[in-house]
Amino acid sequence: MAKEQVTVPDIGGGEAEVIEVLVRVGDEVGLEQGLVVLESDKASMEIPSTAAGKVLEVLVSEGQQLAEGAPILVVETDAAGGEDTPAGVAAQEAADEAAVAADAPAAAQAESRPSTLADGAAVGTAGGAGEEQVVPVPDIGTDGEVDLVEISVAVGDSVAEGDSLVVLESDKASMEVPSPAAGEVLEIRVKEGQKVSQGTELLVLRSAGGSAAAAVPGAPAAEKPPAPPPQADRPAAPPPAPAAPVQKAGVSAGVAAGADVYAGPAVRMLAREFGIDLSQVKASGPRGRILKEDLHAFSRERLSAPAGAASTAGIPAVPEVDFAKFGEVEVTQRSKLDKLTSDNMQRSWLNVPHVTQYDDADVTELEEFRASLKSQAEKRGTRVTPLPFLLKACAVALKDNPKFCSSLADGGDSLVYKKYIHIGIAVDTPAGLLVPVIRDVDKKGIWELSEEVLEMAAKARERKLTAAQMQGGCFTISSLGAIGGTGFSPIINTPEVGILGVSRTRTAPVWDGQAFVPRQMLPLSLSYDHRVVNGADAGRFLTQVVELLGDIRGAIL
Ligand code: CAO
Repeated sequence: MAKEQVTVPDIGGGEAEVIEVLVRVGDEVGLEQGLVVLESDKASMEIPSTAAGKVLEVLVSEGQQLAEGAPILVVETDAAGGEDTPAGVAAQEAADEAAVAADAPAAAQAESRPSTLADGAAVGTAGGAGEEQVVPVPDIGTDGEVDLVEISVAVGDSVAEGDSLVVLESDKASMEVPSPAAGEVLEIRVKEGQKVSQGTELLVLRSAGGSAAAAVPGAPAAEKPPAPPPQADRPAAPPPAPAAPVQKAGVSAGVAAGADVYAGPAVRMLAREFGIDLSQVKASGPRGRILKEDLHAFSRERLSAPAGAASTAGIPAVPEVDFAKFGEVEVTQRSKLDKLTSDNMQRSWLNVPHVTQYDDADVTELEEFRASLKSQAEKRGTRVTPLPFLLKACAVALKDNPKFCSSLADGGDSLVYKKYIHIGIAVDTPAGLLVPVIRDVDKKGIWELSEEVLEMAAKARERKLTAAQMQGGCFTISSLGAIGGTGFSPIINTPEVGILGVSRTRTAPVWDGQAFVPRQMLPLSLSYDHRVVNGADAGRFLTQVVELLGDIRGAIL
C-alpha cells in the first residue's frame, strides 16, 4: 500500500475555482476518473485522477481557487512504497504530464500557446472585404478527436467576429469555436455528431471586413491574428439584463442541445443520453451550473407530470400557429441574447408580483444646471445626460430605503440587505438588451458617473462587457428618455426588487399657486416586487427621487 497525492495539472496558467468535488473520502477511484471540476474564466474542466485506489483525504472544497500543483486529494494505492516517495513523486509528475497532454483544458491551453491554425485559411484573394475563408477547428489543446455537438449557424447567416460557430465537446471540456471574422456563412462542411480534430474544416465564411480574412494559407501562424480562445461551456452573455438578468436561455437546436447553458461535459453527455433539453433544466449548482442531480430531478418531474400537461408553472402553452397559411412569412433565428432576455423576462414576470408607481420630477433647474456643464464637459471630452443625476438620486434613495437594496433568500424566508450601492443601467444594443452595473454609485461624482456610463454603454454595444461588469447590481435604471414615451412599466431585473423606468422629459404647464408656468417634467415609473416592498415604501422611495431631482444639491452633496 502507498499513499499518492493527486495535484492540479497544467491548467494553462493562473487559478481556477473548484466548482464541484466529484469524490468523497472512502470512494474508490480509477485512473482518469474525474475528481473535481475546475472553472477559470475561459473553461471548465474535470481534473482526472492520476492514481487508482481509495480516497483517504480530500484536500479541496468548492469555491476554493487552485493553481497548477495544488494538492487535490490523497489516494491509497495498491503499489508498494512509502509515503510520498521520490519514485512516487516522479511517477506523479509523469502522470501529470500525461494528463496535461491528454486532458488539459482546451481553452486554457489554446490561450497559453500560440495558435497553430490561426483563424482560417483564405481561399480567395487575400485582403479586402468579401473574401472567402475556410474556418477550421483551431488548436483545442489535444491532437485527438472531439465530438461536434452543435452547429450554431446556418448557411446564409451573418455572423460577427467572436460569434459561436460550433460547439465541441470532449469527455473533459466543452467549448465554442468563435468566428474569426464578421461575415456570411457560405457553406457548412461538418455535421452534428461528427468527430473532428484540430484542422477539420468547419465552414466557409465570406468575410465582411477583410482584416481577419487576410490570412493566407501557409503563412506562419504568428503573423495571423490570434484566435480568440474557445469559450467554455458558459453562456456567452452571462448575468443580468434588466428584466434580462443572467441565467440560461433555451436553445432552438432541439433535444439536449443547450449550448447557452452552463453545464459541464459529463452533464451534457448525460443530457444527450436521456434526451433532455438542458435549457429546460433548473440549475442548482454554483452560479447557475446544472448538476447531474438537476437532470435526475428534471426526469422525475417529467415522468410524474400528467400526459399533455401544460407548460412551466402550469400555464397552458400558447399554441404554435402556422402563419404561412395567412400570407408570406420569414422565419429568423433569435440571437442568444434575445433568448436570454426572453427567459429572464418571463421568469421575472411569472415569479414576481409587480406593481408600478408613476410620478413626474420637475427637472427644470436640473436641466439648467446640466446645460451649464456642457462646455466643461466638452473640455473633459465627455457629455452629461440626465442619467448620472438619476443614478445619484437613486443611490441616496436606496440608502434611505434599504428594502429597495435587498433580495429575497432561503426561498423567501430571509431578506439580504446589501450594504453597497451598485446600480445596473439597461443598454439597448444591436444584439439585444444588456445591463452593465455601475459600482459604488454613492461614492462617485457626476463627472465620474458620466464617463462610466458612456464607457459601459459603448462596451455593451461592442459586446465587450465582462461577466463581472454585469453582476452584483442592487437596482436597475431603464432609461428610454432619449427615445421617447410618456411612461412604461419596466420588468424587475430579478433577484433585485426594484427598477426605475425613465421616459422623455417634456415641457408641461405646472400650477405654481397663481398661474400655470412651463416646467421641464421627467416621467418616472418605479416597478417593485410587492413581496418585499409595499406601496408605502415605494411611495417614499419615488417621492424622494422626485424631490432630489427637483433640487439635485441633496443628491450630489
Ligand atoms: N428626456 C429627454 N432627453 C433625454 C433623456 C430624457 N429623459 N435622457 C437622455 N436624453 C437625451 C440626452 O441628454 C442626450 O442628448 P444630449 O446629448 O443633447 O444631452 C440624448 O438624449 C441621447 O442620450 P443617450 O441615450 O446617449 O444617453 P443616456 O445617458 O440618456 O442613456 C443609455 C444611455 C445607455 C441608457 C441609452 O443609450 C440606452 O441604451 N437606453 C435604452 C435602454 C433600454 O432599452 N431600456 C429598456 C429596457 S426594457 O426593454
